[in-house]
Amino acid sequence: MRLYILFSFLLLAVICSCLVDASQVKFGPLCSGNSSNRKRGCDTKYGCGNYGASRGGGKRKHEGLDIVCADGATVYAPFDVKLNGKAVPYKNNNAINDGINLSGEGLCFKLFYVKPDSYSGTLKKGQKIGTLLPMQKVYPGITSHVHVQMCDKSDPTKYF
Ligand SMILES: *[C@@H]1O[C@H](CO)[C@@H](O)[C@H](O)[C@H]1NC(C)=O
Ligand SMILES: CC(=O)N[C@H]1CO[C@H](CO)[C@@H](O)[C@@H]1O
Repeated sequence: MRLYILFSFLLLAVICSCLVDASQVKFGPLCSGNSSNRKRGCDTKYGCGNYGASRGGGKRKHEGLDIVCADGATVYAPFDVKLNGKAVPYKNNNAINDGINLSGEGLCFKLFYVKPDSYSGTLKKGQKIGTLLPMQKVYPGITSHVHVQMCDKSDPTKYF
């Protein structure tokens, strides 16, 4: 009987910890000059910044969410994070093919088009991750941005 009660409590604790899950997490400011994490809308030439937006003439879908950020702007840790190494958007290298895999607040995600100061270690919320690479050189006229992509490719929009 006692064992049964203990087991019930344990089960309840596990269920509760799952309910207080990562969906409550909100990203703090990612980019200098835009404390509100403004989402990228649509460009005439390069499509839209929302998750699931069409890419490659409908052949692919946008697997992340774009947050407006100027070329050369400072990119900040949105909460306390661990740096898990380099993560790149393209197979073929170009001027903006850099980024970082991060984890924190129970989330695993990647930021693209950022030149990180370091690929390992930890940062506190608001500390500098790195600098936004020159997107205008590769996509002239685009709304420059940081691309936020969850490691499991789920929709990150609810965290913003
Ligand atoms: C990111 O890093 C984490 C922790 O090292 C790892 O488990 C995960 O596979 C990486 N994700 C991607 C998509 O690279
Ligand atoms: C980089 C960027 O988009 N900066 C913008 C941040 O927000 C202010 C106020 O809305 C704009 O003036 C900046 O252009």
